[in-house]
Amino acid sequence: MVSQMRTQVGIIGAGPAGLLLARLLKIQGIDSVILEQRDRAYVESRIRAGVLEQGTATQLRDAGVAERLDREGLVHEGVEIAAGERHFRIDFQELTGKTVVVYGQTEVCKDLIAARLAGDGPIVWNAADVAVHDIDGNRPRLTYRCDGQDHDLVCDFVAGCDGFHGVSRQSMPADLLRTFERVYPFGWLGILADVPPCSHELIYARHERGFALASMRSPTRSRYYIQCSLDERLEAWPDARIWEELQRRLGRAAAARMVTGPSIEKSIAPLRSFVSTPMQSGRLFLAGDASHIVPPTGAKGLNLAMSDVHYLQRALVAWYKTGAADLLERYSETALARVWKAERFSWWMTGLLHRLHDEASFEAQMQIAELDYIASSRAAQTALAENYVGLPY
Ligand code: RFL
Ligand code: PHB
Repeated sequence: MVSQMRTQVGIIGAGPAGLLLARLLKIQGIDSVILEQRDRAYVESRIRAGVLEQGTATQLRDAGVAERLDREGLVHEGVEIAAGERHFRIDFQELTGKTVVVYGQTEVCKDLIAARLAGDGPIVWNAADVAVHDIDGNRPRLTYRCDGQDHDLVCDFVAGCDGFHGVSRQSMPADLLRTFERVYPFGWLGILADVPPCSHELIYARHERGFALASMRSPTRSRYYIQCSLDERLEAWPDARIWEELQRRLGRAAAARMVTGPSIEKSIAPLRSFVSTPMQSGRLFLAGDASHIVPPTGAKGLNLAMSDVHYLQRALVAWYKTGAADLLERYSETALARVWKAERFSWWMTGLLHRLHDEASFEAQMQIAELDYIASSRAAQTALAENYVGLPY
């Protein structure tokens, strides 16, 4: 027996993109069903991004899910850039009039899931073998298995919010897709620890031993990263070795303030730039990591997923309210214009701060000269700041 269901928008993936889309649509009276392949505990505990652009925070407020964000989120008016022992600050507030908020992606997801489950509509957890059908007609379908049963969900539209490894992108016609990719020859080793941060702002550090980042989740929880080689094994990095490496790379002042402690999470992530175009085919629309990936250096991944959702919900709402299809037809073009600029910024920040070549090479001297230039130029600092706080949409 196949169970049959009907909804307006079928959403694949309960990550930040799928959850925010469902919430914004519901506020406009549009129903959706979210199909998620993992369970709730897994989605709520995945440690990922931590910096929200002002536009992302505004969207979460518009979605009515920012009560805890406004209470617990840490507003940051700038970041520090370190190059060896030399430090300088980029003052977002002064240069752009904007700020960012430090609030974990896990918390964003928890807030959105709580709102969804308080009456907005279903999230089908543990949905297996999700497949997309009939995107060229006006009744696309999603099929999946759950609780040992086959299900068939008929929709008006399908939103593919299922991340880089999802099925949505693979359901687009292969002859339509063009992909652009840069894989970096290093990764980030990240740790989370219940210790106070070493600085009240983030520190991005270029060092001859490799990049390091000091970040945080709260006044009592720190998140740190170091550049590592791709074949690195976690077992080779006991906590003490990571703290020692962070102290070297972040400079003496940060090292003196660093409180160390046992890690509560430790992982290695590869770095990748990736864009798949177009973001739409027929009635299937992609948003977030399903369509593009950035290296984490500019803190753009989550924020880009949120701006895609802004354009997509606006287009769907226009269609449902007035029948106008122009915003839907332009969705891919509109979203990609912002995606490419964030790709550029993330690629540039990655190249500026990571060890790619020997310290005696021409390329390393170019990094040092560029950092020196940024330290002394208000114009260069403004360019960095306006990209970091998020380009308008
Ligand atoms: P997500 O968060 O990957 O959510 C996709 C959801 O879809 C589900 N899914 C499926 N569901 C049904 N059927 C299928 N076949 C499915 N396949 C997948 C998944 O289980 C998941 O729940 O994508 P979304 O919503 O587009 O959000 C994007 C952000 O999560 C992402 O851009 C950032 O987290 C990227 N990112 C980071 N960004 C930052 O700005 N700073 C960071 O420090 C940072 N760290 C990270 C990251 C991404 C990582 N990934 C993807 C490996 C660290 C990691 C490990
Ligand atoms: C984080 O806190 O996880 C984080 C912050 C800034 C980045 C990347 C990750 O650029």
